[in-house]
Amino acid sequence: MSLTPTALRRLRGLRPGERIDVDFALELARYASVHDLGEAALRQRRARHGDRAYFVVNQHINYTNICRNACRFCAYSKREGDPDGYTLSLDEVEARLLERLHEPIRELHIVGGLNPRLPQEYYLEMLRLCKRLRPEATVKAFTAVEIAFFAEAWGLSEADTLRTLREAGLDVLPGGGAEVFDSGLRQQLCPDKISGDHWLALHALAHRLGMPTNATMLFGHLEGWEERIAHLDALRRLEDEAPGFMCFIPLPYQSKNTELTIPGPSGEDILRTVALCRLLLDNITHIKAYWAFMGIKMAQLALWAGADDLDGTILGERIGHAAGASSPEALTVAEIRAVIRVAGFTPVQRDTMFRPIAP
Ligand code: V47
Ligand code: SF4
Repeated sequence: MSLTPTALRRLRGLRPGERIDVDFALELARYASVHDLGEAALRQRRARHGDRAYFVVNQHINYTNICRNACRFCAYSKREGDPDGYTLSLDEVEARLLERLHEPIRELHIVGGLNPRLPQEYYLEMLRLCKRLRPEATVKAFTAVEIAFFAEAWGLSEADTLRTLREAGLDVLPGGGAEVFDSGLRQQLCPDKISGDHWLALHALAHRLGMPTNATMLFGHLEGWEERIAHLDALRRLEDEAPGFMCFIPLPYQSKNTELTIPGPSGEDILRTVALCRLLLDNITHIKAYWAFMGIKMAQLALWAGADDLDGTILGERIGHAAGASSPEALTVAEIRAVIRVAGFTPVQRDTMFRPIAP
């Protein structure tokens, strides 16, 4: 089936930033062609960002892969005692920061598993270390899943946990741990993880405390369009009520080394999803094509389907690579600029909050 002429006219006639309702989004997801979706999303993207495509010079630190949860899509986590488990000591974190001190890094992306052995002081000292060695970088650390785990372990409210971390140097929260909010799917995929409602409440809390955050959606596994669109709608409603999302990142499922051996989304599905994210999330300014998970060529195409950001130079990412992501480990600044230019866009270096940085 294809889109009705009336629906196609409506899609082609969308005004910049115009809100679409959930029913129309579902109709588009099911029946619009990838070309019509991509064209409409490109117009929305151009209205906001022209031909600019953003990137940040960043460093990832995945401090431990020991995790008390066992999400079925996760190839990264290990149980305590597993010979492949690791936890970086603070000296090792320091060494990783020092070895790249000559690079103009503006963002530190720090996440890890839920490791019951690490004391509060480990996290606080890690944040202080980041601020001491890299005062010019924004510290984007700890997903809502980690924050809820800390609050429980430290016997603090989630608000006090966020305040304590902020005092030590935390600036913003990354978007991980959202997966898909649907509770039935969550039960199948990640039964030990905080619920979708809890994830949303924690991000609303961070926003109310003045701490910006990102949001993600893991797609291309067991979910269908209904769950994807419900997920995006929940994020849009949260942003209306408690604004603070900087960027949304659709994460295509990588299946290697996971318990959930299904192929992951096709290229067409990735483009349709990126386009629908752009069309639905009228109140979230930036859509990230995360090249580390999408691959570079797919990320270049995603810029034509509504995305406006490529994340960054990365180096040190282990979560997607553990699950078989075939992208390189890192890009240099010159390489990421070239990736954007040859795709037909103008590269703009930014900080975490999307403020442009002069080259
Ligand atoms: O929370 C885990 C996902 C997330 C797999 O905020 C997987 O700027 C695909 O959230 N296949 C971590 N995805 C990554 C993340 C992120 C990445 C880049 C930028 C930002 C940001 C956030 O990766 C996890 C989980 O949802 N994940 N396993 C997998 N096999
Ligand atoms: Fe642990 Fe996160 Fe992996 Fe789930 S996705 S097992 S919470 S590291």
